[in-house]
Amino acid sequence: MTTRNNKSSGGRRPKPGNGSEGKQEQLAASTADNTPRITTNQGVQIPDNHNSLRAGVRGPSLLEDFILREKITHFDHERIPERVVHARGEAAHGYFEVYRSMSQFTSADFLQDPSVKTPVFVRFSTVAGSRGSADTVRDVRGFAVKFYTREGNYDLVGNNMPVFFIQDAMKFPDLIHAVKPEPHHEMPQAASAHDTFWDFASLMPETTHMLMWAMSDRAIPRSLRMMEGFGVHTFRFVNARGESHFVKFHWKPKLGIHGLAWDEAQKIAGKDPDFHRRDLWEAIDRGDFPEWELGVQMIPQDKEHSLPFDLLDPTKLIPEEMVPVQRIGRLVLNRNPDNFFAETEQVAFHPGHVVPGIDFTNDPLLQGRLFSYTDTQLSRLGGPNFHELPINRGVCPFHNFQRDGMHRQTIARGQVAYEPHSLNDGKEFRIDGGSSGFQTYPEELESPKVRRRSPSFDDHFTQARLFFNSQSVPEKEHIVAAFRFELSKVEQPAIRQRMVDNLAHVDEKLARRVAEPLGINPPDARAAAGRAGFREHRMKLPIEESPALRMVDSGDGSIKTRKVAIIAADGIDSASLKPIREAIEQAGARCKVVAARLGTVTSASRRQLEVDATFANMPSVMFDAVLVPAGAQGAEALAGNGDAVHFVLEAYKHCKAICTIGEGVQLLSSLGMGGEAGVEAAGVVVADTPTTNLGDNTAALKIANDFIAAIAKHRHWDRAHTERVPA
Ligand code: HDD
Repeated sequence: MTTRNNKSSGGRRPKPGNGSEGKQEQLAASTADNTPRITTNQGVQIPDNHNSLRAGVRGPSLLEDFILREKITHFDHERIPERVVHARGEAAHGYFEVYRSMSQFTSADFLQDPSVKTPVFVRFSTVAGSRGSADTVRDVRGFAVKFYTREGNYDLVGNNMPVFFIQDAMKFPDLIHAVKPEPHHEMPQAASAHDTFWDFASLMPETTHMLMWAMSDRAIPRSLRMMEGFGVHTFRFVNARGESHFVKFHWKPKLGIHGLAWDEAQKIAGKDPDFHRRDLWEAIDRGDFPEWELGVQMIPQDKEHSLPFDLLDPTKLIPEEMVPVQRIGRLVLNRNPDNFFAETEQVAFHPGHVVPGIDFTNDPLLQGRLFSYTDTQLSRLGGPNFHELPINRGVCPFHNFQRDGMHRQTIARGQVAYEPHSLNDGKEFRIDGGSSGFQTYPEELESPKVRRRSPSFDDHFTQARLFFNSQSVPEKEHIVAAFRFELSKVEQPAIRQRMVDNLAHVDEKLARRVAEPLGINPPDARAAAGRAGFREHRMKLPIEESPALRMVDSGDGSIKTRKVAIIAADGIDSASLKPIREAIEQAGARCKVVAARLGTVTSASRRQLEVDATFANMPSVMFDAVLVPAGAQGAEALAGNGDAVHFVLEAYKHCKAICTIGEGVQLLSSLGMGGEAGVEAAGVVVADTPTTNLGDNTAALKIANDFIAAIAKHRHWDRAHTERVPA
C-alpha cells in the first residue's frame, strides 16, 4: 500500500480554498491506495497469495508460514464491538460556515468569521438496530456533527427529534434494554414494536412527549437529507465577557422535512435495506450536496425561569413561536468517506467535546452523557488513544502529559511527562489558571446533594398535547396508525391498556382511536393518574399549536433530487415524453426508466430508450413519483403486466405524485374502483398527449409544471381511496 493524496473512490475531494481542505490533507496523509504488489504488514513482498506453505503438495500446512499466519490472524480480529446504541450509521465530510459573527453571544472561534469554513464529519444513525439492520425502520435518527475547529473539536451529538424519552441518564440503560431485542430470544431486530419497550414506556409517563414524535413520520424519514436535527439539551453560549445565554441547536434541511409511508418504509426495509445510506452516498457522489442551516434559540442567563417549563428538562422543547430560531450558518456535505471502517465506524463523538464559548447546563441527561461517551469508546475502540485515529484527530495541535496506552501513535519526546516541571529546558513550567482556553461558566450552586427529580420536570403531557395538536390531519392519522401498529404487536393486553390510559392525558380522542382495534377496554385516564410515576401539573403554554412542529409544506417547494420513475414498454410515445422528462430533470428531479427487463425499449416511432432498472429491482417504493408515457401499444403492454400495474397502484397507495400522458391513463383505471376516482385524486396529473410534432411544446410544459407542482408536495397524504388499493 502507498499513501495517497488526491483521488477519492466515492465522493469528490473539495476544491482547494473551500475551507475543509485542512482536515482532508491531514486524512490524506493516512490514506492508502491499492498497488500492483502485495506485501506482509512488515513490507515483505508476497509472491503467492493463493497457497499456504505445506509439506508436499498434499501435505499439512506448516506453522512456519508467517504469511498465512499474519493474514488469518488479522482477519480473525477484523471486527470491533458495534456501538451499544446507534450501531447502524453512515457519514460524510463537509464544511460549516457561519453567516455573521456570533461574538455577541459566544466566543466559539468557528462562529466568528463568515469567511472561515470549518471542516466537519457528520454521522447519521438509527438507534436500536444492529450494524446490519435496515435503514427505514421506525426509530429516532442520530445526527452527530464533528466540527474540526481551530480551537479543538466540537461535537454536536444530536437526534432528528428535539426531545428525549427520559429525563435522567440513570434511566438510559433501562430504556435501551427495553427497546433493544428482548434478551431471551433476541427479537425483534431494530423495532420498538414489542412488549418490553411498551412495558417500560407505559410505566414511565415521562416518555410520552417523545413517543408522540417517535410515532410520527419523523421516525421514518424519506431521506437523511430531508430531516431536521436537534442538539436536544439546552446548552450554553458564553461570550468573551463571560456572559451566558442558554441555547438550543437546530439543523434545518434545505430540502424540507419529509417522511415515508409506513407500508413503504417496511417494504423498503426488504427491497433495499441500505436505502438511506445509498441515497446519501449517491446524492453526494453526483454533486447534489445536502445542506442544512444551523439555527439557535437563545435565552439570556437571567431569563432562565421565564418559560413555563424547565430548560433543563430534555423532554421539553421551546416552541419556535415562543422563541424564534435564528439561522446562523450553513452545513454542506460534499464528500463521501474513502473507507467505512476507518472513518464512519471509528469516528468517536462526545457531547463533552466542547470548545471555548460553548458550555453545558445541568440537564441530568446531558450530565450523564458527559461520562458515557468516552467510556464507551474504551471498549469499542480498544483503549484511551482513540483521539489519535485519523478521523478523530483535531486540526489544531494538541499537547498534554497523558502517555502510553493501547495503540499509542504519537512519539512524545523528552524526559518529562508531568507538570509542573523544570527539566525540559531548564525553565520552570507550570499551568496555574489564566483567562485563556476553556473557561467553565462560573454558575453559582448552593444546594444540598439529593437523589431526586426536580418538581419542575413533572408535567409529562402538556407538550405531548401541543405536538399532537400542531399536526396536520394526515399527520395525526399517521400517529394514530403508528400507535395501533406498535401496540398490536404487544402480546400483553395489560401493557396496551396502560399505554392508552396514559394517552388519554394527551388527547382523549387520540387514545380512544388508538384503543379501538386493540381488543382492550376504552382508555381510562383515571387509572393512569393513579399509577406510580404519573404526574400532570399542566404548565400554561401561551400557544395551543406550534405550526413549526408540522412536516407538511416544509422545504423550499423545489423538487431537487426527487426520484421519478418513467415506466416503459415497447410502443410508448417517446416524442411526447422527451420535453416533459427534460423539464422535470431541469427542475432538479432524477429520472430513471423502469421496465420489465434491462436493455432498451423501442418507442412507437422506433426510437431506442435505455432502461435503467426493472420493476423487480427498483420497485415503486424506491421512487417519489411515477410518470406513465403515452402510446397506445405501450400503455396496453404496461396494463397487461402485473408488475407495472402494481408499480403504479403502489405509488398511488403511498400518495406519490403520478402523471399519465395520453393512453398511459389506462394503468390508473386498474384501480378497480370504477369511475374516475383514481384519476381525480390529489397529486394525480392526467394529461392528453401533447402535439409536439408541431414544434410547440407549451402543452408539454404545462403537463410538466403540473407534475412538478405535484412532486413538490412530496406526498399527497389526503389522497382518497388509498385504502382500496391492496398493500
Ligand atoms: Fe447517546 C451514541 C445521541 C442520550 C450514551 N448518542 C449516540 C449517537 C448519537 C447519540 C447521535 C451516535 C454517535 C455516532 O454517530 O457515533 N444520545 C443522543 C442524544 C441523546 C442521547 C441526542 C439525548 C438527548 N446517549 C444518551 C444517554 C447516554 C448515551 C443519556 C448514556 C448515559 N450514546 C451513548 C453511548 C453512545 C451513544 C453509549 C454509543 C456509541 C457512542 O456513544 O459512541 O455512549
